[in-house]
Amino acid sequence: MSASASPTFKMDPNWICFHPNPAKPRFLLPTGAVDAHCHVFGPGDVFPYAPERKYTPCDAGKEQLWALRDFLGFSRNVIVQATCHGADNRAMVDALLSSNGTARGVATVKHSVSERELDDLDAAGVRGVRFNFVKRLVDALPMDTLAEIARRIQRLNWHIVIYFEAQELPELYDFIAGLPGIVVVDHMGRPDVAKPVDGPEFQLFVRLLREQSNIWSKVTCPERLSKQGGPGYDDVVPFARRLVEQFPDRVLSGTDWPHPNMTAAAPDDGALVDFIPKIAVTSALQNKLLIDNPMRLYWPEAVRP
Ligand code: 0GY
Repeated sequence: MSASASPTFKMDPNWICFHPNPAKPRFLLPTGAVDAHCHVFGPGDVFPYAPERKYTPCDAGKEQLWALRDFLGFSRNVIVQATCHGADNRAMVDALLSSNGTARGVATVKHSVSERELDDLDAAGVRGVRFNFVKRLVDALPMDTLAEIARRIQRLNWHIVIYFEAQELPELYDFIAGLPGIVVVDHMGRPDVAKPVDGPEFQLFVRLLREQSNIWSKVTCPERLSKQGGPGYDDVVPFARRLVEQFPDRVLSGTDWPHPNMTAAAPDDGALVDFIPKIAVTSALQNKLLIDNPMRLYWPEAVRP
């Protein structure tokens, strides 16, 4: 897999491209495993990056994503709209349409999105919208706009994916708890893993899931959260394992390829797959995390009798 900068978009000078040569995972993914959090970037000369973007990445298109899926042993992908494309979902939709039904998407939409546009996204395989509160990535939409979008997508049976950092949760708690339908939190709400897993910060997140049975969590991004770094990411294990064991039917796993905004080094995607059996320690938990849960959310037609 090779990385390239689009000729029309100059990637950020310190941008770290995805790993060109990941290791083959030692963990054999079960047949049908879903990579439930990944992105596509461009290519920028075909699908221009958004004028309001906060970063310009290297191109990382659908063919490279499919190659990684096959190399790692996944069967399906959930492509989450990346902030560098703003609310222009064309690169993600193009990937969905060329996936032979093996990819679903999570879109970013504006208040002005029409019912027709929502229907078209649905037909392409979009099954959710993403609300992003990470200030370095986006200027968040007003809460009442988000609440309105949340209400409008219910007719499509979509869910909400929400991205925030742990220090924002006290302020966002009531808003999140009041959202309708299924709400999936990115990257465990980004805990500070230097703090104790039983401490007040992570326990507030656990409480959110305990009190609200519609809230799920992605147990993703050890490469972002770890202070120790890879390939083991051992300091993240207790956090992810706690969620997998306490909420086995409401957790999702994913690579986060092509790993936007890494500051140290490109993570080895093989090592990220090898993180999975450390947080889901039985085959029953692995099957829920990798197959049953994402299939229920993204391909319910394939699991309904
Ligand atoms: C992630 C995390 C990040 C970026 C984005 O859409 C994005 O730009 O999601 C991040 O920088 O933390 O989920 O990929």
